[in-house]
Amino acid sequence: MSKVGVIMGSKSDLPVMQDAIDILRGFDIEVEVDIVSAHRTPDKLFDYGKNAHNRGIKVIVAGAGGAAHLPGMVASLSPLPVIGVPVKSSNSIDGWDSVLSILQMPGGVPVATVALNGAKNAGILAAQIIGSSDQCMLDKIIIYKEGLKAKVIDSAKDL
Ligand code: RP5
Repeated sequence: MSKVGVIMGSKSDLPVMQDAIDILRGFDIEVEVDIVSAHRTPDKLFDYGKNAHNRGIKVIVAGAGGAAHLPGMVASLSPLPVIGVPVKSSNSIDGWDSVLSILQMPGGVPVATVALNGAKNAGILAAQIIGSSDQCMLDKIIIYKEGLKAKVIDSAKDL
């Protein structure tokens, strides 16, 4: 079974990152959650980046705020696709520091960066990556998107 790794730089990121965990679990995807700090636990970061793919993890969702080096460093160490979530944390100036730290990766080391605090979309994107080679998951994404459409159409009826 495909697994997604959701990591964050601090427990203080959890209220934001919970959206990724919830949507992934809603798709019945196994989620491995951990706190891995690029600056406070660099050895753990190296171990995680080097070994996540050996535990059945297919996609990594990494969230961090401020000088947000976690997603980029994990992407430098892991062969897996990494989705970065910029978090507007207590040490972030206005969120732009988190966004730009994750977004502006050098050529050769991609991080798919979602919006500020956009953990829900990170979870959906991770599910879509798994769905690209898993028909059952793809069917769930199709149903999810049909649900989005139905909500908009229903909301228009109430106007
Ligand atoms: C970053 O610093 C973490 O990802 C978090 O967003 C931010 C603040 O961390 P704490 O001081 O709350 O632990 O590395």
